[in-house]
Amino acid sequence: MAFRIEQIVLRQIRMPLVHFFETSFGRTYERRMVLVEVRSGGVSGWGEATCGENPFYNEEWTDSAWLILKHFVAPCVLNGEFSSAADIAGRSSHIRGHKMARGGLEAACWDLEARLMDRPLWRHIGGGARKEIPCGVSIGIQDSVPQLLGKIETEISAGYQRIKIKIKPGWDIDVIREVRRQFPSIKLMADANSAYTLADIDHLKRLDEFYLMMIEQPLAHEEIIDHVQLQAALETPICLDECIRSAHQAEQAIRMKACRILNIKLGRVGGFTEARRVHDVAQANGVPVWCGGMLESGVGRAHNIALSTLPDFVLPGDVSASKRYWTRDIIAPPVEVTPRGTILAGDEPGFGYPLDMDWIRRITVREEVLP
Ligand code: OSB
Ligand code: MG
Repeated sequence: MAFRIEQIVLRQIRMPLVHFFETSFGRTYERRMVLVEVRSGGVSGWGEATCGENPFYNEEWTDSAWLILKHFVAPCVLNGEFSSAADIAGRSSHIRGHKMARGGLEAACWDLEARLMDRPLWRHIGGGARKEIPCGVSIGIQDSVPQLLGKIETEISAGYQRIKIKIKPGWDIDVIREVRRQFPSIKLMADANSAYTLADIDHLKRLDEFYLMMIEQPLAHEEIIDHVQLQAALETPICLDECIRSAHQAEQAIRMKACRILNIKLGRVGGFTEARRVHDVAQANGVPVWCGGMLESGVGRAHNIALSTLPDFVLPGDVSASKRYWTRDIIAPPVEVTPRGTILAGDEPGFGYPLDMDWIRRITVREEVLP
């Protein structure tokens, strides 16, 4: 459906996490995220730039997203006439990298167009293969193993279908052995966030005895080829996260056998158009996918729910209840999880959760209306 982007509002918000979140690249206590609102004919669509506070997961961070959106992405689309949200991504494709910033605006336009057409976002992106999304949780590195075991117990009791734990050298084999001793039959996986190198092959092979569902991104963030060698040596399937920023890279990784599973993150690949392409490549090759998370606010979370209704999202994703992250989310009601460990996609137009504008105003630290 044709629309014109009349105005873009950038907001930076601050939200403390309920519990700190630690990965192999560092600890996060508080999130600072950039929200993108696109306005057309009195209707607004919302997106979130899903980067972290530091350029440690990838090269983007909160402030780079702000500047790229303001100086490069917004000028490319403001006042532009679009016949479809599918045309948005191409308008910023001459910008190298910065896909999370670009993806934040792109996703906002899909939400806008869905609302203009009065249909749920999941339907608008071609999803709906399932409306009940299987959910897992990602549990960060803890101060002690008993603390980790306690957290796993809590999440399993809440119904979550699989547990992912973060690992790094010094917090891996011995920790997973203890987890397996206490929880022999749970669906378990580990995410290294690029903490290892090929010199660690023998060490990583020791993970095979724990029958993990997969190991996520063990090697460097841009090293698809190294993962080919590691996957050939492991029984445990490799899932790539950081390495896959486009459908083309997904196709290469699958063809070279660098992985057997893909994690798709909306921001990492630059929005819904590319996320769908990655999904289609994986599906055509019989590779299952799941939806990754970036500690999103309710806006990014709701987009992830819509994405997870595409047919090849057959594995439980890192999309979980708002209350695991926030005492008060920026959507009300927040995202909730059923006792079966699922999230139900609703039938409301757009991403389907009302924004809590009072709360958003209170936690906004920076706002800019363009033009
Ligand atoms: O690698 O999946 C990751 C969080 C921040 C950065 C990278 C990752 C993660 C997570 C958390 O694992 C997923 C979530 O609960 O949002
Ligand atoms: Mg990951």
